[in-house]
Amino acid sequence: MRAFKKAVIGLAGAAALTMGMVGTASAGSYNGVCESSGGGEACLYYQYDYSGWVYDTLYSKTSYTGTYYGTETPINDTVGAVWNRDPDTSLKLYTGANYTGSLLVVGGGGKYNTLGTGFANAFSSHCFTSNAGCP
Ligand SMILES: [Ca+2]
Ligand SMILES: [Ca+2]
Repeated sequence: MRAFKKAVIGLAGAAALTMGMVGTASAGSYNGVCESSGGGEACLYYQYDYSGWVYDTLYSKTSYTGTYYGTETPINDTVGAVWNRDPDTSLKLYTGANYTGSLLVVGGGGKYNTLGTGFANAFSSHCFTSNAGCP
């Protein structure tokens, strides 16, 4: 199953090129690269060890409606690893939408190359603690 998932990445990359031309305003958010610029991104990886597809965003998300960059694969309940590139703001990840359910806190610059039972393939929302709406 893991091998199959990786094989699909090359095909999806072609679609990503087309999409990339639209979002010129956002320099780094959701460009397929996990970056610390612009305040630092929350990066969600489909596979463990920060490999494969990534969803990188500078923003909090009340529900995981998006897809991994360049793919059609939903991020909801499929995240396998997490990296908080914001060096001085904690990232809170929840298994339910609207910041509900079980909570995992990733400190500034922190990362998890694998997620334990209850968190793996379960996240449905996240927020930076600097966000006013973050519990
Ligand atoms: Ca980025
Ligand atoms: Ca969930």
